[in-house]
Amino acid sequence: MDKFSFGLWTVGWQGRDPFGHASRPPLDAPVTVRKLAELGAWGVTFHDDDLIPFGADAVERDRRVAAFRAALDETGLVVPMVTTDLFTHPVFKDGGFTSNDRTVRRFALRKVLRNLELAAELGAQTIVLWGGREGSEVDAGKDVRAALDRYREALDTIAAHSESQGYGFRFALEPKPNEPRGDILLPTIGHALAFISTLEHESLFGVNPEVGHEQMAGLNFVHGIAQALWQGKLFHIDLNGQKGPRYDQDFVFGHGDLLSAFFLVDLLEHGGYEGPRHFDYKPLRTEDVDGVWASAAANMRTYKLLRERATAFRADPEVQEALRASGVLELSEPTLGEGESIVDFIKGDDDITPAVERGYGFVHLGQLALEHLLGAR
Ligand code: GLT
Ligand code: MN
Ligand code: MN
Ligand code: MN
Repeated sequence: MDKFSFGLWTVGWQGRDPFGHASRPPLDAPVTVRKLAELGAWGVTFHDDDLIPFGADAVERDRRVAAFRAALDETGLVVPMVTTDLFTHPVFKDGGFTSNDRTVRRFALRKVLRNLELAAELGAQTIVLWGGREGSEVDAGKDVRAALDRYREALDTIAAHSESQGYGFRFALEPKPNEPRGDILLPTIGHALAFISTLEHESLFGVNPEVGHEQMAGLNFVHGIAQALWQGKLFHIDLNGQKGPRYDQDFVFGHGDLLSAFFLVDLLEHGGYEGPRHFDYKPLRTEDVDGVWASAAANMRTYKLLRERATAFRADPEVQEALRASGVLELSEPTLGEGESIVDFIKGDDDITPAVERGYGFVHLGQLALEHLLGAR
């Protein structure tokens, strides 16, 4: 079965934005679970506060969790990932783990640690950490090096606790360059990977990149995902659509840079990624509740269509020939021969004329991809 999953906050988004009120009624978590299952989804994810309103008492908490669990049991939907909201409440206005206010940092850390228990109860394997409010607008207002010390302290603490409780979680950091903060810490996949290498429990940490977030930074998402895979760090992924560097659009997957979405699906399907295909999008504010479900279905349908097109692309003999002619396959061959002496190698002579004169045929290859994507082949 396809591992398609959705956050409660995605289909549940009521359309509230900085310029306008909600345009849709709230959705109940159990209703969402049943509807997602009916549409063919495999999993559902949530923030603590999506399921249990901030400040709810124990009775309310138990009632909400029980109703959610009943819907899961009834439908067979799983909870592969859980995350913690460290951005909505005004207490987090200057961040959670990296707030200048120590009281806030302690509050944020406790909130995440407590949420691990619920995540474990519901069988989640991955914990996503999106540091949306960890950042600044005024450079003088944040000592970034101290903030990274506190970020690392928080993550080391969370991982240590997860290990000591035997939860066995893996943690996925989600980069984003800006919004809601003017600048967010760990803004890109590259920053996150470099930061992870400094953590005490490095092997438990990977990334949860989101299509739109890298594209907001003007970066090539497919390349970022390829590097994360290459480093064994693609723990989770947020699929959606974005039209270039502007505000975080969270469109339906494919409703942005479609060619990039095609190559992304090709990479995920043929590059060994076995985790959830998690859609982190927002149904347009213009849609009614039926439109919300149509948009959820659209994400999955688009993914499947792109997979079908990518498979046809790979199987086409003309594509295989074009890949070979472009040298794509040759790149897998090590540059030095096995056991070749470096000293002898330096003395060697290269005839570079053929390499200067050759063409790589990348346009032909790109056009073949585009024609497969369009269903023209
Ligand atoms: C928030 C954010 C997303 C993150 C979610 C996880 S919350 O909606 O915009 O990109 O994935 O915290
Ligand atoms: Mn996301
Ligand atoms: Mn987004
Ligand atoms: Mn988002």
